[in-house]
Amino acid sequence: MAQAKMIFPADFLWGTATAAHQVEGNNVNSDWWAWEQGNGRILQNHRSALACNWWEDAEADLDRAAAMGTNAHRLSLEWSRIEPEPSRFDMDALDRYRQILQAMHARGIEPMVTLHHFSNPVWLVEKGDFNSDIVVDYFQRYTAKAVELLGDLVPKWVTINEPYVYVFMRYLNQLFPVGQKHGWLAAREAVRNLLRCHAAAYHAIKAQQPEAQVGIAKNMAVLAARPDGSALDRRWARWLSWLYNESWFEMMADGRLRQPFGRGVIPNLAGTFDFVGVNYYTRFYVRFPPRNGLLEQEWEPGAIVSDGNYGEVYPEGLFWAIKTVLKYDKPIYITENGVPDVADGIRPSYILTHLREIWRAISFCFPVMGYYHWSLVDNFEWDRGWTQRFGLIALDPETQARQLRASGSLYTEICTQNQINSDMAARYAPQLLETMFPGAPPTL
Ligand code: IFM
Repeated sequence: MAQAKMIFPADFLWGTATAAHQVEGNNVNSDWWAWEQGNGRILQNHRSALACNWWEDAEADLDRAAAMGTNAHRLSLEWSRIEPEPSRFDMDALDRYRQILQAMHARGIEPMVTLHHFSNPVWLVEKGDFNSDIVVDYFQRYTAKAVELLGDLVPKWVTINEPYVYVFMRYLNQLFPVGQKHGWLAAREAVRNLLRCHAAAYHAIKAQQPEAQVGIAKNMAVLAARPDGSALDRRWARWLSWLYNESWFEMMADGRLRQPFGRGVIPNLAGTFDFVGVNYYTRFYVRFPPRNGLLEQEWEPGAIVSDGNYGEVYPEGLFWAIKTVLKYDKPIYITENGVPDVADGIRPSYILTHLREIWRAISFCFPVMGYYHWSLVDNFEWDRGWTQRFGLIALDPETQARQLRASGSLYTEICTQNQINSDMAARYAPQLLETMFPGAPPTL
């Protein structure tokens, strides 16, 4: 039957994304594991425990990812497994990562590998981690070892995941494991060292694997004044949005620090990215002066808000994010996008409307090359523990039982048909038919 279709390029990457600590289980040498053991730090005192059991059996979920028709997956390496003590590299851990990467290739799933995704070795934290210059050499050596032993299996590397989220959550609101220092000055220092680590890792990868594509995964969020906000609210929103969404890219592009992070040049930083990775989830309202924290938790009437007040569903923001990074003239990957939605009431429409924005961008010839849905399977959501479920596959962490959600079936159809269409909307999110596919012939 006739359908209205939004077709993606034949070589588009359809992926999912995860991170080591969130899925592997028993990640005992990391600062996150140690942090979780303290009372009251994680919602409902949840713990990562076995997580999704990937250290033992990532292959079972990779089978599921392959059955969904995905051809890419973004995962991260756990530094504290690879280097459990300073300068002692664990060959068994590296072998296990090799097996996982080989399992991905065997299933037609191209790996994108992140080197730092929020977790650190405990020993590094004891040495001052991102508040100490030593972190740069350590990060470079860890990267070089990972590339030496795994690089032949990794065409795309992400050096650091969401640097500003990491800094904000750790140094400013202290919901992530705190290090030796906190507060604004420590945060500023950490940003500079994260930039240095990124630059060091970029060159360490290129030295051994010049053909590798290297980038970062940058969280981007629409930060806006409310429609009835004041002129001051709008000015504040513009500045905050520049700071949060753009300043990192600007510093990485020309190698020069921007205020409020400092002045001057970071050696070897300029131009150290081959692609732009965008993690996009939501929009937040901000106002000046801020009331209860920087980001407002109140939404306009009619807004669709995901579990635990995680954020508003605002797909147009993904198009905005793509437009914002166009100026760097690099391939763009949506390295994360998803929604916490245990009941799966929002996720099908979330996926369709966000993919429509990507399709719209591609039809303007914007170079969006792939999409990695967060996440393949429910996993340990940091300070919110197991209370927020992002998976296309539902997981019971106690029994490890899994069940494909309706959104997982939808994503399977999308990946296998390389398109979104009116028939999918009619079956998975009928409320979207008229707005997404106006005038499309009825198919049911
Ligand atoms: O789970 C996180 C991930 O680790 C980083 N980006 C956002 C996701 C959902 O909150």
